[in-house]
Amino acid sequence: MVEEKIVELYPEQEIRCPTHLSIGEEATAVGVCENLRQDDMVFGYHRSHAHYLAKGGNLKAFMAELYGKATGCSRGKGGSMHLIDISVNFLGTTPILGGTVPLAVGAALSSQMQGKDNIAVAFFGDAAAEEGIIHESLNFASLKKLPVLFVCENNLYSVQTPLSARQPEREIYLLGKAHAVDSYLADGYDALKVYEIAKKAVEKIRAGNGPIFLELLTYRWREHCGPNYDFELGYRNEVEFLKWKEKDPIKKLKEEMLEANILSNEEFEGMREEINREIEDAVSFAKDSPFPEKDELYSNVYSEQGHEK
Ligand SMILES: Cc1ncc(C[n+]2csc(CCOP(=O)(O)OP(=O)(O)O)c2C)c(N)n1
Repeated sequence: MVEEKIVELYPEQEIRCPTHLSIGEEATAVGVCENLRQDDMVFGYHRSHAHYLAKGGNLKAFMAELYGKATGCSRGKGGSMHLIDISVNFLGTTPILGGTVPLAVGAALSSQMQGKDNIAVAFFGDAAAEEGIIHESLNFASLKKLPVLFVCENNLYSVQTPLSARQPEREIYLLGKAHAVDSYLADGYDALKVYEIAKKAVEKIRAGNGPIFLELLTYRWREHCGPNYDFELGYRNEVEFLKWKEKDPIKKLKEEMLEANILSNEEFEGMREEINREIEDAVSFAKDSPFPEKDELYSNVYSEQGHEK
């Protein structure tokens, strides 16, 4: 719903950062993060609005960040692809493919060295799995039995290039096995299945058994970057999209909850209204917030000597 609002607002051209929407990919973020504690540490990538929100990130600060405002979670200097909320241990996103994966491994090493039982989670896409750093990260995490969960969200495309044109015919989760990491493949369009497999993985990792790699099959509905559909580009077609849309993970979860009598239609509509109100508040907050002052330009920027200016 947050991203559907972004779709509506983007043409106003007040949100000036590129945005990579994960409409259609909700179940992976929610299914994994529902199993995490506040002190567990999450790292994401360029398509991480859902990870930020599912880890408990602040919606107002998120929206303000998209508008480049001083009240944003990255003080208005990061935008959609550089989200951080230290208060909930959402420790950051960057658009450099694979870039945050070794950071998650480092965070897990720090947790292990301090004798803590919090874990780190690294979300990344199928194209990021083609980066060498993924192997270095898996190797080191496996060697040291680090408490880290690798989550590869396989949505089949790298911008406009399909998986079949980029990787040999083998499942991505096998890359984890090659480094002696327990690795599993699951349906990322089934929120409950993601929840169950992530629950087992998190428990095992927390108990000190080393890292786990999950490949979750999913599908992005909108264009790679931006609010539109992109079927006219020809790299995929609407028939394929409609097949995935039919399996809409949110619709599926709602139906399962209605059937199990743990949710009524009235409650569902009530939730929608409440969330809509929260979103409207967050948009007003973002629009009414000031831009950063000019002298903020150099704060948190490191000089050549490595000292903060
Ligand atoms: C190291 C690096 N190489 C190339 C790019 C350009 N690039 C940006 S997004 C993208 C595709 C990302 O695909 P994936 O990792 O599967 O995530 P998705 O966008 O599908 O969610 C590429 C190649 C980049 N950002 N970083």
